[in-house]
Amino acid sequence: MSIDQSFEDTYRRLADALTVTVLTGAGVSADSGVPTFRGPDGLWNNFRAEDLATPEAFARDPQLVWEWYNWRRGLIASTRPNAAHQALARLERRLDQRGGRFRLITQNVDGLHLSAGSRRVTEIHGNIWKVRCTACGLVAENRDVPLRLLPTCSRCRELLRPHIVWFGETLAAEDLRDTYAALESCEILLIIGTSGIVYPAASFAPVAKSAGAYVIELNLETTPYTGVVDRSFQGRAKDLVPALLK
Ligand code: BJW
Ligand code: ZN
Repeated sequence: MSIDQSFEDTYRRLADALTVTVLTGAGVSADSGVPTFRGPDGLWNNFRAEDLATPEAFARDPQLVWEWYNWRRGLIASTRPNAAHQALARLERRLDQRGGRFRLITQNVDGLHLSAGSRRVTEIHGNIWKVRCTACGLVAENRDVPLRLLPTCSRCRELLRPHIVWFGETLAAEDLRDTYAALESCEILLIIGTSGIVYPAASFAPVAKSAGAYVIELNLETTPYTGVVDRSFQGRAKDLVPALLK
């Protein structure tokens, strides 16, 4: 099958499907100007995950970790959803109108899918605009840029942390339940802009495939998913996603 035929075939499948699950990673927000983690301009080239994105790092130096998050909140505050985020929000509305089912599982913490109007979103790694109390667990929205350091809980006055899943932490049980239900029940799983190396998201494609889903990958590059999926297209999310969903 030529690339054009293969694109046309994928376009048709997406147009006909009633149950679609989408998994996104940093690549979908790269076109909005949010830095990715890996790759030539990735955050992990200049920062060590062990120093900033683990519970041990936060226990050692909460000020340093919060300063990094303040910097990222500043970057993200000036960004807007791009054509890929918007096309996914339109897909959800289209499926709603047709009595279909849609679930967007994102590893991104930037909140841009919600800003674009997506509603059935599971943010499996949390959200940079939420804070959580290290003592009582209260979660609250906080959009201050910069956030005054060190922030404390409105209920118990203890230290707040970003409501984000760091390395070595488990994902919320409810998010995992929603995620596996969506993976195991979809006709199509669309994977966009993720390197596919961070677990548990790295295992989502085989889960959906074993349950019978047709799996499509959109990415600038090939990834560990590429050999597992049914179709893989290389290009920018802001171009590929609207073209496949128009
Ligand atoms: C474009 C594009 C464009 C660019 N258009 N595409 C050994 C084996 C197995 C597991 C482990 C292990 N050792 C440790 C673990 C567990 C660990 C893990 O997976 N580590 C791996 C690195 C091996 N996982 C965890 O700890 C998770 N918890 C867990 O598993 O609990 C159980 C457990 C605990 C302990 C031990 C074992 C099990 C939690 C993971 C939390 C991840 N958190 C982070 C950072 C949060 C901090 C923050 O954001 O503030 O989440 S890591 C970082 O990576 C971030 C991302 O969500 C995540 C995924 O990255 P993503 O989205 O894929 O981005 P990139 O940058 O990697 O890729 C971008 C892609 O886009 C590339 O492919 C580009 O080509 C593409 N692209 N521009 C289209 N315009
Ligand atoms: Zn508290």
